[in-house]
Amino acid sequence: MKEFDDDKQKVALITGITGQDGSYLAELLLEKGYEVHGIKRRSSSLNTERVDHIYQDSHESNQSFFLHYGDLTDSSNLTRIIKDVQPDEVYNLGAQSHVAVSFECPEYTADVDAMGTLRLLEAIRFLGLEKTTKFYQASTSELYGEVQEIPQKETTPFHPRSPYAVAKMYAYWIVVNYRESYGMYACNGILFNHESPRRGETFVTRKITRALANISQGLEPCLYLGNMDALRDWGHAKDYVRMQWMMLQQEQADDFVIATGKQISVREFVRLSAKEIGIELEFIGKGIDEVAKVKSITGNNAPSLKVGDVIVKVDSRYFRPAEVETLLGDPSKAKEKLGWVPQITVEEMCSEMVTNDLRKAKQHALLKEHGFDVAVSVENA
Ligand code: NDP
Ligand code: GDR
Repeated sequence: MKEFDDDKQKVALITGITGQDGSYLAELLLEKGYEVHGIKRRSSSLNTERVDHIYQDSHESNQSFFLHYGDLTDSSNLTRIIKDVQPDEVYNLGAQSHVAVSFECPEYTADVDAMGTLRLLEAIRFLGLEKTTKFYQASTSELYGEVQEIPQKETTPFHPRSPYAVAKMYAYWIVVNYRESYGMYACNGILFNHESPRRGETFVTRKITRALANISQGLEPCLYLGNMDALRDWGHAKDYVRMQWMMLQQEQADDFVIATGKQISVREFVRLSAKEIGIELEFIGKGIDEVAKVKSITGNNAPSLKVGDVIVKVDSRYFRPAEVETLLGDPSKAKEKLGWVPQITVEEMCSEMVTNDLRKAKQHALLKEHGFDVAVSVENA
C-alpha cells in the first residue's frame, strides 16, 4: 500500500514557526511547494517578526501559508489544529529552548518540551493519522551533556545536564517509543548548536555579535559573559533545516546527528566577531577576572572605541548550575545515508551575523545622533 501520495501538494505543520528554525524551515517548505501551517503563541506584543516577510493575507487567494494560535501545553488545541490541517509532515520545533532559563523554569520547560511532544504524538494517534503523518522531533546535542565519548554520534550514551536537556530526553525517547509501538514515521534530529542572524538575542553567539556591534557604535558600554571556555560545534540554521526536511523524505524513519564536526570556544567566537568589526582583542586574566581589551582598530566601524578600552567582562550571573563544557558532533551517518554536508562555515556565519547586527547598530546610532530617543533592549541570559 502506498502510504504517501506524491502527487498532491504536501501539507506541513510547524510548531515553533516564529522561532529561528521555524522561520527558515517555513521558507524552505514554501519554496518546495508545500502548504505550510504554523502554530504561534498568543503574546501581548507581536511575535511574528521572523515570518512577517512570508506572511500571506488571508483575504488573498492561493494562500499557502497559515498561522494558528496554539500552545504545546494545550492538548485540545493541538488536536483540533491537527484535525483541521491533516498534515503530511509535523515538525515539532516549539520549545522553551534556553538552557539557562530552564533552571529558572524547570516545570514549565518539562511541560512544553517533554509533555508537549507527547501531546502532539497522542493527537496524531488519537486522530488515526499515525500511518500517514510523518513526525520530526527537534532533539539536541544537550542530551550528551557530560560527554561520554568524543565526538558524539547517534550511539553515544546520553547524560543530560539541565532541566531543558532532561525534558528533551523524554521527548527523544517518546518519539522512539511511538515509532516502535505504533509504526509511526517519527524521527529525532539530534542537532548541535546552530545560529544565524535570526538567532534569539540571549543565546551566546547572537548576544556577542549584537553587543559588540552596539559597543562599537557607543550604544552599550560592555559585554558581560559567563563561561568563555565552553566549546561548541556551531553550524548555520539554514543548513540544519534542510536536513530536518531530508529526514522526513526517507523510506524509513531514523535518528541522525547533525553537526559540523568542528568546535571552537565562546572566547574564540568573541575574537572572530570583534575581528569582523575591525577590532583586535587581547584577553587578560583568568576565570571570573578575565577581560578583553581593544588591542588595535582597523577601518571605521568602531568610531566609539579606542585602544585599551575594556569591552568584555565575565559575570558570574551567566554561569549555569551545571555546565556542558564541550560538544563536538560526528555527522558521518547523515553524510553517508542522506548525502548531507553543511555548506556554511562558522567564520562565514559569524560574518553574516556581525554584518546584520552592525547594520542595525549603525541605524540606531544615526537615529540617536539626530535626536531620536531609541532605547536598545538589553535583556540578558
Ligand atoms: P527558538 O527559541 O528560536 O524558537 C522556539 C519556538 O518555540 C518559538 O517559535 C517559540 O514561540 C515557540 N514556543 C515556545 N514555547 C512554546 C509553547 N509553550 N507552545 C508553542 N510554541 C512555543 O528555538 P530554535 O528555533 O533555535 O530551535 C528550534 C527547536 O530546536 C527547539 O525545540 C530547540 O530546543 C531545538 N534545538 C535548537 C538548537 C539550536 O542550536 N538552535 C539545537 C538543537 C535543538 P515564541 O516565538 O512565541 O517565543
Ligand atoms: P546552549 O546555547 O546552552 O548550548 O543551547 P547558548 O548559546 O545559550 O550557550 C552556549 C555556551 O555558551 C556559554 N555562555 C553563555 N551562554 C549564554 N546564553 N549567555 C552568556 O552570557 C554566556 N557566556 C557563556 C554557555 O554556558 C554555554 O556553554 C543551545 C540552545 O539553542 C538549545 O535549545 C539547543 O538544544 C542547544 O544549543 C544545542
